[in-house]
Amino acid sequence: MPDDIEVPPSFLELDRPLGRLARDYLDALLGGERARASELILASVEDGVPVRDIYIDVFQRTQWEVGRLWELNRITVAEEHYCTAATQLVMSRLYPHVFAGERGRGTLVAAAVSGDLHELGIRMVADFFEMDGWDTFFLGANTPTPGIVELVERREADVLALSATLSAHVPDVAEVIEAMRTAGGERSPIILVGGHPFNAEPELWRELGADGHAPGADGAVSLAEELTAGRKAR
Ligand code: B12
Repeated sequence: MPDDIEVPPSFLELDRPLGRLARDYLDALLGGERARASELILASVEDGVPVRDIYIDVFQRTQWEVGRLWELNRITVAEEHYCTAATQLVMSRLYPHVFAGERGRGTLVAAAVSGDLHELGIRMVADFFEMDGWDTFFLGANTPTPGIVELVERREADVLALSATLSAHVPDVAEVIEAMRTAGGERSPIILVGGHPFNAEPELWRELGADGHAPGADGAVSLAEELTAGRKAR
């Protein structure tokens, strides 16, 4: 990179919440020590660090940092893949905690739209609902529109969470919303949208006809509960 181009600052600062853990976790991954990275997380959870904080302050931050390092050509795409796959593995090891609580607060279907290969953000959103007692159907990346609509109807989902990480996939989000409204009519679920394009343009969710947007997994559940309660009160 030429000297006159500003280097974006790191997403990992030691004075942030869990900043030391996030740094050590990413250093372990970039050193090829996946087992050590995993043990760091499991030990912290054993010590009482909430899983939600691990998700936001460690996994989300380190993934953003991986993106920055990749953009700066400091790590290769293969190293990015390794870190992403390892973080998915460690998330799975936390599932005994994710599925530990009471169920029945509502049903969520969560998917990244057709063409979008980024699955961690929407997986985190689904896991936050699960940790709050919702029954979740996480469909992963690149989910075709008809499949999303069919599952929402079959499971009588209360909330549909749609993710797009690139602006190029915003039209696919619009397509799902339209198909869902057409198929569901009055029974259409509350539709939440999220991901980078919606964080960059705060009014975009309205233009697409969604019911709401939250910038991260941490705000999504309370928003869904507010919107579903509002609908039941009508
Ligand atoms: C891992 C990764 C990939 C992996 C994904 C693998 C996988 N299994 O998920 C692969 C290699 C496939 C990939 C591909 C590409 N990627 Co990529 N990727 C990333 C990276 C490094 C991390 C993504 C991640 O895991 N983030 C962690 C999650 C937890 O954070 P999050 O996504 O922000 O999610 C939170 C919120 O956005 C929100 N949210 C998300 N969805 C929803 C939905 C709802 C309803 C709500 C309420 C909230 C919500 O809540 C989430 C949790 O708090 C990012 C860097 C970054 N800054 O994110 C680049 C990044 C997103 N990728 C980028 C690019 C350019 C690409 C490619 C075009 C590269 C290429 N030339 O091929 C392709 C596009 C592929 C495609 N068709 O989708 C750019 C996007 C730039 C932009 N803004 O347009 C980024 C920012 C990298 C960069 N610094 O340039 N990528």
